[in-house]
Formats: sequence, C-alpha cells, structure tokens
Amino acid sequence: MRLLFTALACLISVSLSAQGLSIGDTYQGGIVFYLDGNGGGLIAAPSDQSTGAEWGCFGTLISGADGTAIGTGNQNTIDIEAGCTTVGTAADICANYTDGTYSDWFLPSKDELNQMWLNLHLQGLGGFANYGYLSSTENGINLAWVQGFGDGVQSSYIKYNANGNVRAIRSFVSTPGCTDPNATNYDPDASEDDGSCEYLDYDGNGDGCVDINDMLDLLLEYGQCEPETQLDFDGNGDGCVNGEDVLNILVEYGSCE
Ligand SMILES: [Ca+2]
Ligand SMILES: [Ca+2]
Ligand SMILES: [Ca+2]
Repeated sequence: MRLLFTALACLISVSLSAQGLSIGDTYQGGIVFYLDGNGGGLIAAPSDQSTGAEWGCFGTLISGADGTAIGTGNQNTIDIEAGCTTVGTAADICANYTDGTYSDWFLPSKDELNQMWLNLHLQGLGGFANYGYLSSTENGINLAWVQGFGDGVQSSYIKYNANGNVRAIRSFVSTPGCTDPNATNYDPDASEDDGSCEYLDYDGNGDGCVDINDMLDLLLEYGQCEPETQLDFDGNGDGCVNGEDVLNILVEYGSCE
C-alpha cells in the first residue's frame, strides 16, 4: 500500500505553472523594471545613490556616451568614465556603487531611464522622488539628457548643475531554473522557469508543506467507501479512504520545506 501511496502522490501534487520574473520583483540587488522577453532584463537599485549630482565635464564632448536605446547605458557609463576624470559625477557614482554583492551597476541611458519611470515610478514602485533623474546619454558639449520623474518629460540638463538625482541600474541575462519559492528545488538566482520545479509528495496545494490542509483536500476529492474496489489512497486497504488513511500519510510524509 505504501507503493500505491507513492505512485499516487504525483496525482495530487498541484502542477503550479511557475513563472519567471515580473516587473517589480526584487531580484539580484534591486527591482526588476524591464524584461527583454528572453529571460534577461534590467534592475534598478532600491534607492537613490544621490540627489545632488552633476553630469560632469561641462564644455567637454565625451567620446561615445551617445546611446539612447535600451541596452546602451552600460557602454555610455564606460565612455563617461573614460572621457571625464571628475570624481562624483552621476556616471562615476553608479560605476562605483555596490550593494555588497553586485558591482556592475551603471547610469541608465535615456530610454532605460524612461522604462524605469514608466514601469516603476508610475506604478508607485521604487521610492523615486518627483525630481530630475540623470541619464548617461550625452546631448552635446554642454548638455545631457535628464527626465523629470514628476511629469515624465525628458529635457536637457546643463552638465555642471549639481542637483540631479541618480539611480544606478544593472542588467541580467537569462538564468533558467526553478522560480517557485514553494518548490523543493527553488533557485533564487533563476530568472526564467525551465519547468524543473519539484514539490513534496502529497503537497496538494503546492505551498511547500504537507499538512492537514492537503489531507482535507485529499479527503474531499477521494474520500469514499467502496469495499469491492481497490481505492486510490486507501492506505490500510479497508475499503475506505478516510481519516485513518490521511493520518498515516501525515505521519509518513508530513513536513515543511
Ligand atoms: Ca559623445
Ligand atoms: Ca501543502
Ligand atoms: Ca482506509
């Protein structure tokens, strides 16, 4: 009968369709604010790195740092660091930021910044102020692009102004694995579910515990008396699926992982 139990355990393990990451999820040092559709995306630091930064190097045209698109902020930041030696610029702050685990942060490009405004700030996420956030996109010799987080308008920022807000971001690539925290093989680093999640036997509701709630569900669905039939879950083989059988299951399989 134990064999029967084991064989049937999968019947009542809920097949949760575990998902990958969503916008607003906490992941790898910050908050996910952009998904590229291939399991990768962008993460914003959980709070501002500065509320009074200059863009830097007024009067100097930086070689590069002109990317506006999603995916260009990292190279822009590298370009600014290479072409402007001023310490404490918005890009410099991001390049030197670490949350203790990740140190590959950068200043978002013009379009990346807009995604952060759209997907986080407008949804009430991310703890942004209604002030101007600096992008890593240069706009000529004296200007760079800034976005007002109050009205969402992107405009020019004079490079020597020292009142820009700075929010560092980082990117991540697809990391397949089990993304359901209730699974026994949950991988907190996985960004995309690969269908590998495993659950406890008899954890019918998939909450990571085999307990009385699962047994009540089991009784509701399978509880009956049919002395002439070999019933699923009739562990003691007395022709009934009842309290005695689920108690035996709990004794043998009850656990929380
Ligand atoms: Ca440039
Ligand atoms: Ca359960
Ligand atoms: Ca029984």
